[in-house]
Amino acid sequence: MTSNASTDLPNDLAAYWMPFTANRAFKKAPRMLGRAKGMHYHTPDGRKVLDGVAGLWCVNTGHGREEIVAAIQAQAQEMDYAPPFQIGHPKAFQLASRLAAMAPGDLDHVFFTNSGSEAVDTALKIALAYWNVSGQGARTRLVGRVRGYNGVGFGGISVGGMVANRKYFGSLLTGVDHLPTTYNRSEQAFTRGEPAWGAHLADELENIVGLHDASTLAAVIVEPMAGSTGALPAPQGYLKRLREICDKYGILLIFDEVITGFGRLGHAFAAERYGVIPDMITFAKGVTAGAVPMGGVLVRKGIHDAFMKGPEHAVELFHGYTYSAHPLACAAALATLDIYAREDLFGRVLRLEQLWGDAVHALRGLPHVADIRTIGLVGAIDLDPSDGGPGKRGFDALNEAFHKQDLLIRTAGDTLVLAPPLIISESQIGEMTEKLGKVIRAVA
Ligand code: PXG
Repeated sequence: MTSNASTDLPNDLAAYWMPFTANRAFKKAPRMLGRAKGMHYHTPDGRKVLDGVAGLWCVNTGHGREEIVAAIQAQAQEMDYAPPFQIGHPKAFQLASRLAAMAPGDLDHVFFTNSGSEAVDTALKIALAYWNVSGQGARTRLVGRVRGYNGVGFGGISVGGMVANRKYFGSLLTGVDHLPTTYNRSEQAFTRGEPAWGAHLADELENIVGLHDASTLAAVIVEPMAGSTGALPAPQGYLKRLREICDKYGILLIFDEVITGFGRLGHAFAAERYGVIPDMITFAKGVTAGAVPMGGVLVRKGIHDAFMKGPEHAVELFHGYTYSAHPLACAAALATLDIYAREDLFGRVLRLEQLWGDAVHALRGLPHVADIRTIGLVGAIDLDPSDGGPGKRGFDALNEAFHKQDLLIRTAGDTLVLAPPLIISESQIGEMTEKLGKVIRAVA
């Protein structure tokens, strides 16, 4: 390929194979971003776009926060990179201590990754290795959930429950079962917060135990609120029930909090909202407010400690990444956590939750609105599919929002999702839902 001179705007869109994107449609009508500040993106052609989805559920502090920018700049000057295997740097330990202090119960240890997908695969591997070092190596089976999204690694898509993410990729992990989805429209339509119906769906774990025997089950992984599949909150009492059944049979419980961590549901971790302590929590996204890639797994003390035996010169867990606890990511995360604390952004979500729910549920009654769900600072609006087939109305809505309403939303099929930065003002909530109302009418 011949090279082009560098310019401000890309003049050839062909080379970049975009992730989870309709590439051909994009390249005919690109949706391009150039700058970002606070609640807004700015397009290269000068439009100001309201950010309805915190980038991709990650920029919880709002964009371009000076403290985070300064921390990254200073760290790049001071030390660009440090190897994480057998060697450390102070910010990695500081950050791990702070995260452990924020997490509930004895989730006291942190394993760093660079994404949510790596965090999920790490948690699953820790679960399997834990049973090995604990003398119960027959516990190899994993349990996920239908309509769960646990990233795109082979472990994550195996426990995940999104058909399209699985069906092209071979046989995946064997020995995986899935709990049923917690969503049932006829029982739950237009719910605010946690639906009253559905706690009994956790009992399906009893049937899986009955089928395979508890002695073969390693771990259950669920999102406290399924994010990617259209914001499906756990029903009231569901997570407690799951914890009880896991305790009864000694099965590890993993909460995938890649989306729900760092304030989205009004707490550092959703585990706190539900008063349930899982054995591991996966996180990513909001830990650095999206500024530098980072993820990780919070692990309970007992699980971590089970590995700390054998000769002291020996590696205890054969796992890790070149960029685990990257200095730039650690610096960005420490600055991000400072902002969350100083501005009480998690508490802000709880204070806004009622007003947010009112604003989003006011869209009920617009054409083709089949269901609306709100929780924390998340809103999802299911539209009926159009004659163009599943996902077409949603795709039209994405384009209408971006090009005509200067609003960035996320779509999952025909579901429109809002998850704005946690700094959103009350008037911006009104502005956002007004724009979304116009979008919904335009694609009717
Ligand atoms: N677990 C959960 C619960 C997630 O939501 C991942 C793992 C994977 O994280 P990485 O960093 O590997 O992407 C996610 C990611 C959407 C959307 O449209 C959601 C995610 C990613 C992209 C889009 O809702 N979540």
